Amino acid sequence: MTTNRTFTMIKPDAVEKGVIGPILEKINAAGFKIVAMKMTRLTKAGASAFYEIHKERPFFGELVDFITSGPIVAVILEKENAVEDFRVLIGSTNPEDAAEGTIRKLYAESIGSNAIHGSDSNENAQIEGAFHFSGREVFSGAFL
Ligand code: 3AN
Repeated sequence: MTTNRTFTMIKPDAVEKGVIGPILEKINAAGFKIVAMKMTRLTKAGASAFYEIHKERPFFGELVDFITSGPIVAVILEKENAVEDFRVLIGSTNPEDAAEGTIRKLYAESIGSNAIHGSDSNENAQIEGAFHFSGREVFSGAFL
């Protein structure tokens, strides 16, 4: 399994704000290459499956409502040490705790509406990427 890819979603709040472009610019400037990308909208069933690991958490309903509230941009990114470096680039889950210059510090509204997702492990990056780009061997290098 390659470990140089991660998965991200630009969330509905950031799409609504019109900051897809500035966010992608920051991602590129940080050295990530876009491997696959699409603008789409999750259904409730799709969002519940995507966030399956959070289903016991108290905010699960809120999370599903939010992520289905508008379009998202799903992206697979490539860079050495992608998962970890991308988590640094997006900043803490709660924008109030996010470091200056991070994507969440710049564009997130709150812990719920926090502009962007970043996979938290190589394993989850693979699962999440495959969720959005099914049928393609994105993580074995056959995509594109
Ligand atoms: P991260 O996305 O930084 O890995 P997680 O895995 O703790 O954060 O949470 C997954 C997603 O659930 C977050 N991106 C955020 O949108 C949402 N979330 C986390 N905590 C809360 C909360 N207390 N209230 C509402 N939504 C939350």
